[in-house]
Amino acid sequence: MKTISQLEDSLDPYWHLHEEDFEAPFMEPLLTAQNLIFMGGRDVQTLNGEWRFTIDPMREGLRQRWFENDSQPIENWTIPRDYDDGAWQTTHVPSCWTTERAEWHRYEGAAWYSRMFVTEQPTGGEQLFLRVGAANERARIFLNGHFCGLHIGGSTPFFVDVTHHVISGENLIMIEVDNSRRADAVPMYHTDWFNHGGLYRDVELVKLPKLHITKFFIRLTADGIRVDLTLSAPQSGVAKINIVGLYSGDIDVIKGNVSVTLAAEPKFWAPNDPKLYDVSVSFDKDIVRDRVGFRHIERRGTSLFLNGIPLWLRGIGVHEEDKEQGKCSNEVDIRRRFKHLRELGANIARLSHYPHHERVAEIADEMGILLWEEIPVYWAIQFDRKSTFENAKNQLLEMIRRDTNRASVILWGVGNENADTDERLSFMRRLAETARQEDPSRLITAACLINREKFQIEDRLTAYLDVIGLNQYFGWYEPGFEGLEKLLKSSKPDKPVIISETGADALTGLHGPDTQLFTEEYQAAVLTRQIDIAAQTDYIVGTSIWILYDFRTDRRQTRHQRGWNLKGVIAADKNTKKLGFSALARAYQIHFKDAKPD
Ligand code: GCB
Repeated sequence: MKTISQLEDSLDPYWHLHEEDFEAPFMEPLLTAQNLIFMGGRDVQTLNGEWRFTIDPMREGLRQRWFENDSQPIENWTIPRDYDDGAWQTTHVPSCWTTERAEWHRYEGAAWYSRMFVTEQPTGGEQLFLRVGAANERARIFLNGHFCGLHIGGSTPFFVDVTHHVISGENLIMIEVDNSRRADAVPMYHTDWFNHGGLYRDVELVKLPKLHITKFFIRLTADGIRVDLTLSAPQSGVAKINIVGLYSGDIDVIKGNVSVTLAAEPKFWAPNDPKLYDVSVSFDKDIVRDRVGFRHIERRGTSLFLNGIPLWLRGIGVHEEDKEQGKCSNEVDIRRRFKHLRELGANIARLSHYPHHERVAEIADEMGILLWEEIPVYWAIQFDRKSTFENAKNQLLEMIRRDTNRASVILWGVGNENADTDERLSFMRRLAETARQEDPSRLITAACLINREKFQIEDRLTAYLDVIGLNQYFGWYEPGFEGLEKLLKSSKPDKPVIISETGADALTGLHGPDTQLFTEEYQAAVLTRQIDIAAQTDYIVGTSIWILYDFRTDRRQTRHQRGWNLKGVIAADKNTKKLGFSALARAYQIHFKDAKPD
């Protein structure tokens, strides 16, 4: 019996049929947060548009190395093969295959995208990078037959340097995207949202001078405006920074790095006056731009302060989910979401349960909406596995580095509803420390569970958080509100608590007494009561209701739900408001109109 490598060496045409370790050659290079490049103000060549597409449930693409095949038409073949790019169907990028065609709707597995594009081989020392906004859940990039890298994690951007693999003229790019649920993934098997697959954010090329700015972080600290700049090479020199109307000057960069605090007193960004400054930084031939707000967010005792003023968070959760587009967001969708938030009188959105499209935070900056962003360390994952930790940590760094200049983001969330085990504590403590180290200007949180034995808000992780998120569903999964009152009375947290989730399912149009589950009346009553109780508890700094829109999830199969979570205060059409919508708006108005200004 020959080993696989012997079969391969013998050029046996059937060897790939026996190869089950076919992924091994395609695990490296891993594309990580280390490869991220600051993108503000850069010109790009878009690769969005029509791509050829096929699902690949048997993983033949990697087994048979489809990416190495030439493009001879089938009539000219002398040996048959199972790869014929020209025969594939087409699909649009960005999109989710799960919403593109009925027959792909429930497909979980690998799929291949391919297209041609025309470019020039970079000359004069320039570099060409491919940037993918997000692909769920892992993606492998192949360019003109070369494997360029693997990215793991379904909601954050990644870059690959393609300078040496492009040619002047026609190039073939192929991307294998795989949304299989896996033991080592973050999230793992079990989630309360739909597992969409695809290249569902922008794909683009960006050409940069060899010496370019890779990192540009700018944010307000207690001492002034802090700037962190990193270059692609350990070069020293002078960077020029301009914050229009506020500051203009030189910064000394030493060996490719600088961290400096500028003595400037910006007008604060605030929800009711979201002042943004146009900022640019240049070094040598490279220049980047951004629109940035400056504000302070801090915790003192059990209170939160925004620019020194007490802050009460009137919030609601949002999933990246759409009946027609799946996880794919666009400008219209994002702005509609925030318009609804405004109508509710809400001031914060919890972007559940993974990093959303980067435009969300940019638009929130413009509109003065606060954000909680988080990574999908959701329910059970393999907390004792090193590669799972590296994956979660990388997603966290990619999220923070992508959005760190956004004033709207006040909270980084490191997880949701994870049981308080030793392994989980060690895993999430390290995530909280990573977030704090990467971005000391924001608050760290996680949505925690109740200690059922003591019946208290108690989770060992809270020692490492600034704000305790508390998910609780009294009035829904747990009948009545006595339990909630008892819990809040018996708990003495030393940090601010935000009710990070609560709610009830309501089928749009189903009416009845407010004691009947799944009616709109029931949901409205739960939200009203929950907010009444929260508002009377001094260590609670806000609520984030679950959720703005009904969303697709295969876990829910009652006659009312049929594959949808119905806790939205608006139906899945993103238009029809349930009674819970006005109940929530009323509750936010009554309780928090003047009491805790923002
Ligand atoms: C939760 C989860 C959220 C679910 C929600 C529900 O606690 O964090 O993802 O969708 O409950 O509706 O049960």
